[in-house]
Amino acid sequence: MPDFPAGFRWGVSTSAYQIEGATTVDGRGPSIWDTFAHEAGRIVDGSTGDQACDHYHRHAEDTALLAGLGVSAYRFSIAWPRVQPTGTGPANAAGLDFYDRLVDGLLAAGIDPVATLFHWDLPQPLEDAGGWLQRDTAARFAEYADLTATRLGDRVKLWITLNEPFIHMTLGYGIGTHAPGRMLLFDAFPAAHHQLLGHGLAVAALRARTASPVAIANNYSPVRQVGDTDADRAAAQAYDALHNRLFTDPLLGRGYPDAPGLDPAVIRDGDLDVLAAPIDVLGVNYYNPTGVRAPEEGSPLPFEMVPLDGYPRTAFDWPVAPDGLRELLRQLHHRYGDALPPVQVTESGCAYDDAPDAQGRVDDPERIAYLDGHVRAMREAMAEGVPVTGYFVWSLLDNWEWAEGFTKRFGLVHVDYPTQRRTPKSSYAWFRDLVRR
Ligand code: IFM
Repeated sequence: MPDFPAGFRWGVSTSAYQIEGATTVDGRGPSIWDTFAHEAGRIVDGSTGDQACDHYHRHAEDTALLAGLGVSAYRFSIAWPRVQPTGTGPANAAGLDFYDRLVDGLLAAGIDPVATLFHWDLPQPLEDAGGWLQRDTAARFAEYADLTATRLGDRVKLWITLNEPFIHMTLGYGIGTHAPGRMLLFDAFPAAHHQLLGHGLAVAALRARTASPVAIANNYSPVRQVGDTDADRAAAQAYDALHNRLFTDPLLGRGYPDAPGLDPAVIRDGDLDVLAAPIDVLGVNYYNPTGVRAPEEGSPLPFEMVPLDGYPRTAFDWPVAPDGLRELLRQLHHRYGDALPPVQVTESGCAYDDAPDAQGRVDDPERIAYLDGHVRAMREAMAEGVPVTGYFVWSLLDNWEWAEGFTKRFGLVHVDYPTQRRTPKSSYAWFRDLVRR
């Protein structure tokens, strides 16, 4: 493995609903994911996040795992419904107390707390009022950011406003496979604009309360055009605009790209200035590239997504393509030039069907190969001049993978859900050794 610059940030990521459990304690209100997961047929194994990894009660054990890993940062998310059980009004002190304990435990272990404010768990009452389709939700988000930073702003070392607004818009409001389960296809665009507006308003709220840097974490997928006709090219460009540019062009001051579904009527005067508030770091979540070709006649979509041949695959059937990370980082650098702030890879990881052997050990060589390939690809991009300052593995623990329930394991640490026993996998030792070096 090549050397990395001193001060490079090595970390791991998780999110609240995927690990915390304790969904009804200390005044937490319901989120859209509580509602969705409890609806029949939504989650493949019929599970919910009610218990998840019970991190709410086991955070000290999990902080010890982080300390053993030697990471310099831990990216977690704060559950909005713990802080504001109905999405509005004063802070619920007991909810914030939990994050206080977590943050203090991390700092005591020498680990930088990196907090994401929104990782998809919108308070249900806000969804009942229209969710991210409603402009008012952006203002509510800024209020929540203010309350949270008032309590934690002195200790969180990097704030991330939103996690993967593209995925939340597309799966949550476009095709309904995630909460809140709306199927609006391209009429979901207001959920894009209002998330971005909420981000911009939250940046201002955070700046007023903390001197720590502020970021957003976007999901990206470099497009592999399948076929060579003009229609294939147009389809690839349309997909790229939607997945890779819709949430980044306006953030970096370019305004919206010409993307399918974009509805200018939703954008008010001054909005583009608000959402282009300067950020200190761009979070990049990368898992795989996407194959795209021209759609069949009559398709409601301007592109068709097709499986990419010739790659190993994860248990999610996602292609393993480390070169896609290098390509993506170069593309961001090329596309945005000096407007690109320092990048941190805020999620990188893979699901495999890991299980303990007869001795209780969990050996996951595929994950080691995956991470090794992606870290090297990132390092190559850095050598080519892309300003990358951190890398976070998704995820510390096996956890509740949204609509896939407990069927997909992404952790460096195996979790036996019935007993909540944590067993570091061989990838944990591999990552620990990398960080040490
Ligand atoms: O588990 C998710 C995470 O919540 C957001 N990014 C992708 C991960 C793997 O699907």
